[in-house]
Amino acid sequence: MNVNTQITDGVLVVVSDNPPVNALSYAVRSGLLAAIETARTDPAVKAVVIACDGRTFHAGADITEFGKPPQAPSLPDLIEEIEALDKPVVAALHGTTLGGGLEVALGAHYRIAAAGSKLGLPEVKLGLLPGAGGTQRLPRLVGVEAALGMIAKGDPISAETAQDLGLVDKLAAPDALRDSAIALAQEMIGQPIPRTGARTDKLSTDRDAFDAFAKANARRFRGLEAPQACIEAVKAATETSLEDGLKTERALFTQLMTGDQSAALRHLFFAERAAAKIDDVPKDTPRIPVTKVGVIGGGTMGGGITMNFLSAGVPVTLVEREQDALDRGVATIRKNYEASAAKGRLTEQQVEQAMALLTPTLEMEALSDCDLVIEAVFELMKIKKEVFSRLDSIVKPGAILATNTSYLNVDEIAATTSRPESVVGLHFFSPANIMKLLEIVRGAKTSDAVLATAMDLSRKIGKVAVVSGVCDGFIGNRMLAQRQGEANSLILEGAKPWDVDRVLVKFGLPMGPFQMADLAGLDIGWDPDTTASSTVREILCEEGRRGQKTQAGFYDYDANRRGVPSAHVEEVIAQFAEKAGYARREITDQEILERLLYPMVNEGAKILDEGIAQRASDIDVVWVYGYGWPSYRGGPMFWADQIGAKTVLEGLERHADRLAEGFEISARLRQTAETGGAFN
Ligand code: T1G
Repeated sequence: MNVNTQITDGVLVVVSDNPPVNALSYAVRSGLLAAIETARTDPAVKAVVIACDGRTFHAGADITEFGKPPQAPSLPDLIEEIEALDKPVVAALHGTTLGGGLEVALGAHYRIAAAGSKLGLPEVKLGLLPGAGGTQRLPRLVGVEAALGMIAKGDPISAETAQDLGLVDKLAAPDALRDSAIALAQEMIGQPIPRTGARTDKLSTDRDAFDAFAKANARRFRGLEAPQACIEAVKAATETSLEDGLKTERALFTQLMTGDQSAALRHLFFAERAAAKIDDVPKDTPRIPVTKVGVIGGGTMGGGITMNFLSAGVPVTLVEREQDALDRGVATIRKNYEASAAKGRLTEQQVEQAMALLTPTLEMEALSDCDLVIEAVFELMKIKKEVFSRLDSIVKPGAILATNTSYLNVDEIAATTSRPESVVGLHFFSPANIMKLLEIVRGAKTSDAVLATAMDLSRKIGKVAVVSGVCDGFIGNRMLAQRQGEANSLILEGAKPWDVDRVLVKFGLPMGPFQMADLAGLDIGWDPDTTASSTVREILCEEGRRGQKTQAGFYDYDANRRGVPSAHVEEVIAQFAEKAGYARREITDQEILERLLYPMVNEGAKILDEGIAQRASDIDVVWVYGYGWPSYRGGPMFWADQIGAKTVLEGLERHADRLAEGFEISARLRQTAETGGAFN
């Protein structure tokens, strides 16, 4: 890591080299400040270029320094020194100029960017706001509306868009960036210096722009503190001086930095990256080239899985047993792509390109030359075994055979083949072309090459993957089963289904268990031939109340599928509970929350104890990316760490006589609680 300088024709070229992303660590900040001092004092220096080696210009402050005592020079102070210099400063941007990196560029007097590179202020995704002048300088260059979007949403823009907005002065071919930056600096020697902080011409805006922006994005910002703080900081730029605006920004930044939400979001940033590491699989494990994929089953899951690969440019052979099922599957894939095109997310050409990679067939033999085959057939072990046994005789040696099962035993499936080392679980979440999470289920014999290849592939198709061991429900569904069991008990004990759902939605989940059941359909796994109905759900199914698709489930639905509590269902539950001998009672929201979430944490502790998950943060990633756990709460294990394992343990002991038959407190939870430790 270092910051090199050299003078070229009167231009001091300052180049940082701090792999992997040139984060603005203490050493880099110190090096940059020293370079600016040199520029100020050395008469041979007439202008400055700030650049980076490696794959990107500074991609932000060094997140690993957060939470540690700050070390001068701070980034805001460094940027103020850059801006105040009385010689022209050009920032040469390439790769992903993000966060503090873009703020350094905003402090420079000119910005030249490599064509095709990206620029952004993603701090809000870490529960923060740009804390080194970005909220005050960006609006001065691009105007309030564009600045609000970039800062409060945190999405990067292209260098080309940045030029259109006035954020970037020039574009250059990537391989000519450094020379072009030096030429630009030389051109500006002797010219008046355009300090960003001194510009106010783009700060005018109508008064209600900020409220209108907040309202337009209310759904996206639900529960999050940082976006509102971003809006307030940008508003301050339009109402006060740069100096006062910077003070407001600093105060808001400090408030967010010390808050729970940013701690949770920073935890997830590293958790997502940690999940990609398989501790006992060497980094240099040879990968299996995957140039052709086969999918068996063109239903909801098979079609969604297929789209993931088509969208990543990987040809897919899709197998169904009957022509009309195959036609339906292909039509659904096309319909989904066309819906994305209608929203402007894809061009018609991209739709056709994806569809051209699809080969529908009725013949399993067509899979013989695939490098990876994923089955998404009916969730019945007997059927899975038949499929794998046939695949074993059809597919070329060395190909990966994957099952999309959501809870069946992958080892049992692998045992029906002559190549268990090639068998793996790839558990996609519905809708498979949209949900980010992928559980990679590692069988006892799954080889390192298959695991490493599956992990690489998940990134290629835009998934966040977590490795799970083999158990009933893997990581996510195993914990979900705990929550579902308690939810079913709570409504027999006196809570209403809508109370249970409300408590979880208030906690930050997108919906509660009964809303989810109605959405998915109450008849999943229901056998109409069962005689005695042993659950409320079966009674409702028998009555034809099978969820949203029948306009009635736990809720009654209007034509727009808006659900309202059903007095009839309340009666059905009360009668069922009475017959089952439940004494109904008032149940507080707090008890509902504890009964739903503490058993999940307990199951997570068992999953860690059994080595089903590699680390607690993997469990957090599963729940945030697969089940809608609010990102600003960091995941169930992070949340347990925040409230304390002791609180969870005491809660479970308090509810012990109401928890499911045979419920056991995890030794890991007890030990963590008693030692005052943490899961993460
Ligand atoms: N600080 C420290 N380490 C970082 C880092 C950062 N800002 N960004 C990435 N890394 C590490 C990452 O943990 C991983 O480590 C490796 O680099 C490769 O990252 C004052 C306060 C730049 C788009 O939010 O979005 O500036 O796992 O796997 O997929 O206003 O990294 O290899 O050990 O993600 O090619 C604002 C965060 C910070 C950008 C590259 N900046 N980074 O993606 O690689 S806050 C960000 C990213 C701030 C100021 C505020 C991505 C990337 P390891 P990677 P990638």
